[in-house]
Amino acid sequence: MVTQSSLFTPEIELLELLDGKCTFVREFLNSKDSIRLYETMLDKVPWTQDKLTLYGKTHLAPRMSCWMADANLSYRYSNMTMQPTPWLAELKELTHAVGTQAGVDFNSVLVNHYRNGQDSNGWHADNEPELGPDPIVASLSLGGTRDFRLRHNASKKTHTLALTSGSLLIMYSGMQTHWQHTIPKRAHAESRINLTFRYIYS
Ligand SMILES: O=C(O)CCC(=O)C(=O)O
Ligand SMILES: [Mn+2]
Repeated sequence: MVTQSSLFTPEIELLELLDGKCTFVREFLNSKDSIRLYETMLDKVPWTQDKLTLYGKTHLAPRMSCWMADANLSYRYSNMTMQPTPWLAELKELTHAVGTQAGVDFNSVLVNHYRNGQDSNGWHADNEPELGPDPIVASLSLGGTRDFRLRHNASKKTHTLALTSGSLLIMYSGMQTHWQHTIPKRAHAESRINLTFRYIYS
């Protein structure tokens, strides 16, 4: 569904940050493929609203999500273990292209659906033990633009990136150990789907 020609690109912006770096490919997918993939995901992903336990309190996650991975690769975060949903066939070629861009043979993706501006993702790092000591995480955005905020742990310095539809942000070494990130709530925001590709050590 995502054709190779539409994955041809890319103009890569480099963000050299304190203790870490990211790259940003604004048009990793063109707008036609981004819309098509957004609609496929909305329709075919078995979305759930997970219960998260933080600081001893359990509440519903402020977003819908799905953990898609190779068989037997579960993912534990916020005191919850997510069992893998099998890959959608439509993600096969895309996962390969994202992996080639990042230099990682990704075996899993956490998919999030932010239905509106009230859906969000709090400050965190993707630093669970099964991701290894210094994970590389690639994040593809589809649909409405949302701000992605980064905060350096020691200096508290922040950066904000607008994650537009079809863009690919890759967080390299240091970004999960020296920085945290968040998708803050906004008064108005269009529906958005985000795919964060990860490599799980088993
Ligand atoms: O929605 C995003 O851009 C970020 C998602 C994220 O950080 C995560 O799922 O760990
Ligand atoms: Mn994250």
